[in-house]
Amino acid sequence: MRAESWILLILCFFLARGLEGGTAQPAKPNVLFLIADDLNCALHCYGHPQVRSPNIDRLANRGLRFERAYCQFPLCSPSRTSFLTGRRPNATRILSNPGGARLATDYKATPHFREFIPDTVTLPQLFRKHGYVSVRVGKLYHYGVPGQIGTSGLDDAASWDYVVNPAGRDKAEENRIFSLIPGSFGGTLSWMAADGTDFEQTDGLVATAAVSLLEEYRGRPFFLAVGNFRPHTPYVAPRKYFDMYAPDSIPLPALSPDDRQRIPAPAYQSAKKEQETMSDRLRREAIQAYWASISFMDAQMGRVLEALERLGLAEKTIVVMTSDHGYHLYDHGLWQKQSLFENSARVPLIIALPGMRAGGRTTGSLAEMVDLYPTLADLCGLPYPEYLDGKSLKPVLEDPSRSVKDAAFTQVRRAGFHGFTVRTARWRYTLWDDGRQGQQLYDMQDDPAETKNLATDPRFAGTVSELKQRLRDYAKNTP
Ligand SMILES: [Ca+2]
Repeated sequence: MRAESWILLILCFFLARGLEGGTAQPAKPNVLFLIADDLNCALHCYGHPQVRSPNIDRLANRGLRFERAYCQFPLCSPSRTSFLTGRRPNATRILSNPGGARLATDYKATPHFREFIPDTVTLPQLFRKHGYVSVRVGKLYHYGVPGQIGTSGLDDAASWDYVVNPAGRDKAEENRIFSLIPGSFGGTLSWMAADGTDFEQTDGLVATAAVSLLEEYRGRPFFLAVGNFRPHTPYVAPRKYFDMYAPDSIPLPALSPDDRQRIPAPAYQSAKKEQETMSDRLRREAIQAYWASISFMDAQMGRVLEALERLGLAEKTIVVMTSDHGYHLYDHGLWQKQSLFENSARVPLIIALPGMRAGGRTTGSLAEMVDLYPTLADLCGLPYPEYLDGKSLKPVLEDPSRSVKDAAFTQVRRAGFHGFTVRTARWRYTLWDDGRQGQQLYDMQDDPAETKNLATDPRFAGTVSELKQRLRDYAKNTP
């Protein structure tokens, strides 16, 4: 044999070994990251008696549903920046939406986290760095809704290989939307039972794009982030979803004496003037429209999940379904977000793994949105930065009776001061301006609706003292 032939043979041998080594590597599971905007836990699988969410319910039936998952800041940009960077808001220094800091008028609204942490590696960027194609459809980082629908909003270019920014007829027909403040659609309550089909709405186009991308990328590892715009205001959904909920059948929440007197005041400062004088009829119509938007959004997520099954990808894809923060529907007399009550801080969270033993189960283990980054990196075997503030939830996914933390933290900013809250298995404790403007303690076991503030009850002085110290430690380095 000639020398060249020997070299070729040896080359083939090492090439074959290399390929063998390649196939022996752990397979890279895909990630499908589904997120709704301003979605609270008003879902059938979370025990809601009226809201229909059959597609998210089906995901819960094959995944693990977190009963106690909390955002770190109940507002779009601070929350999304936090979980996508894996850092708490005090580290990202994003404590308001750009240009819209109504509750924090003395705070310089910041444009982008890269101004403060320029070299940070975001969650989708980490997957990109490790050979995944990282793709975004719709809202992942902050967008002004509906103003910036169809743009990239406050995006982070380093996070994605490819982005899609759908805009549907809900955006084109803004002038037909009812609003408590005529002509204003995003900040306040506004809604419309829309003509036409699901497919014409922005979230319908989000699902259509996501299905195409699943078909396109089915043969390679992907991190596909699908950001729905509903149920964020304006609550626009095709009329058939409004018809699911008769306003007369919608009960209004009872208000506690503290809710009526608005004590302590900062707890209620997210209230907006035009929302204070609504009739009960209008309140029911607003809730109807929010629920309709949930059912519409659920149907669009369902289209993406069906495609995942149809393409045989469900067996090799980790699915996450969540929201950026919770939402009030007149509970505590409040609407929307930016409070530190349970319904504002709490988010739905379902994680479904291929062949999951804990499928269809629920966990009471505490989870924070900042945990999503290390969890997904851990599940996919990717090394992640040491500076991350969350913990991997993999032990909980393997055994729902385990927990990785004993407290979940959330914060907001008011004009001139901060509020912090901590949720433990039993308590929610909230501190305003380090206590100078009030504190709240609720027994979440006996009083899940937070009707009785126990913060000054001498029986719980020890609990207050301990939780106050935890919040003071957490609040260190607040910008
Ligand atoms: Ca939001």
